[in-house]
Amino acid sequence: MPVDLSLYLVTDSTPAILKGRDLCTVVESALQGGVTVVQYRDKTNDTGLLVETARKLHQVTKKYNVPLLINDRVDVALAIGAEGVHLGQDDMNFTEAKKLLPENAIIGISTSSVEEAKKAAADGADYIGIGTMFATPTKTNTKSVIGTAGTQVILDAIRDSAIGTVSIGGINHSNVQRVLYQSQSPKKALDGVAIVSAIVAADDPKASAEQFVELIRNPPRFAQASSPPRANEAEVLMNEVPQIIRKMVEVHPLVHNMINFVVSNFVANVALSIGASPIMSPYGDEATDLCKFDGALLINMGTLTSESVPNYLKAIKAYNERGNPVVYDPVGAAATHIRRNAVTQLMAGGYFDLIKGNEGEIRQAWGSSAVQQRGVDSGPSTLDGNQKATLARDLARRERNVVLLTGATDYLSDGERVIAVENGHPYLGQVTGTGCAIGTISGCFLAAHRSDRLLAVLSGILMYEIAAENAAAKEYVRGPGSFVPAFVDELYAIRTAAANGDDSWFAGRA
Ligand code: 3NM
Repeated sequence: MPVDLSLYLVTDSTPAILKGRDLCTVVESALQGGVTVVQYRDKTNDTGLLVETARKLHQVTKKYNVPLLINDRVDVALAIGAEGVHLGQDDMNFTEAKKLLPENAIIGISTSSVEEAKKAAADGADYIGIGTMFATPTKTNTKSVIGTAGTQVILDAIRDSAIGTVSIGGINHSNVQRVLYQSQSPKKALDGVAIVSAIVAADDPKASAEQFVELIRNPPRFAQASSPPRANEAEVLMNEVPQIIRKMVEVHPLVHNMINFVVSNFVANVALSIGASPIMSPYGDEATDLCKFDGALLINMGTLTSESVPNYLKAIKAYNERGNPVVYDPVGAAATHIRRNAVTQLMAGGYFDLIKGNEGEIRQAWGSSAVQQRGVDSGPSTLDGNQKATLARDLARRERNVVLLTGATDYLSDGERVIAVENGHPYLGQVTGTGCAIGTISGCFLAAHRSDRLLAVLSGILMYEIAAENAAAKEYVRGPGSFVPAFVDELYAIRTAAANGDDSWFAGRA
């Protein structure tokens, strides 16, 4: 019978985690909460004590009809008749263990690369532990932190195998749903998560396990049903734009901007002119209140400071838990090592419905190591149009979100559909804040139109680009300076027309 890996408890007897409590009592409590498999992992005690503790644990797990696996020690598993073992890459190899253990014993293998995973699958292991998901104080000597992106690559490599899969490392209540959602490859998903400290060190291991069971059963609140491409997709999408703009004006979303100080005033005015309600707040703790409204969060790291990332992470967590959209504009992502680290931390720390950036920024978000931006400029372009479209699609597919790669032509993708948008005006590139405003506008549209995020963002971009074209065509606009007020006016004009059901501004424009 295949083992239920959904909530996999790994024990730890170190004082920092067990906090002087009895291991069997903690494990029993976790079993009451719904743990489906237990691994006894003890890297320090002598064999005699290992056997004694394992035997006691086995009495407990048997009561709950849950398999007990022994970490590393095949001899201990044999001595007490445990249901199986879990082996690391440096432990006894699979073939040797298979020879020693009973025919039906469960054997799991730790893996952190495609090669290791494929070998375990070919050997016939029952499941693999895939790690390290996130850096964790519980085990600091792990091989590599691979995140959801690395886990997805491994799952995809073993998509044709029926081998079980669990992720391990730094998984807790606030990230478990995202781990399961974002790791999923098109043909293979994780079967479960392996947890140490979030259960063993919890004040109430039963309640902690119960909470995990509930979270694992349900998709994250930000998960969206993907919209399958329709026949004559582009035409259908275009027809829907005016009514989505109308809807956004009606919803009057609250857009919470954690944005750079250079553009703050301009972007707030843009948000007002399109009919949204902006709040500019860099203070992460405010998000728990602000996320309760119909609205969105924008993270724009244009003027990053040492305090920004922890504040962003608090706000992202609040919006993710609520299920309200989060937009990420990784300004200058590849300009400095500090910003590169910030990108890694933020992408590991939360879910973004939309990642928006220029070529250099999007390549950095993808994980390219060869990007060097000069300040917040994109840097020399190395990609042609097709490559940009592919990059946007691949990043969106990997993150299971929407990506907007901006430039002379914008590429927008939800991982399936890719749309190139060529509207706009060169003045937009001559005024600071216009690019950042796209993040805020996108947030407003994502908040108002949840069922198709690609269409929501597209509607916002078209409103923006057409307003820019209208503004630049005004007789009194002679350059970037006079363009700014005209642009805000034209956004307002489109918003007013949309609210009155007048779509003439859109006809033949996109
Ligand atoms: N193995 P926590 S990470 C036991 O990456 C273990 O293989 C890991 O602990 C690996 O749930 C890890 O407290 C510890 O983060 C996981």
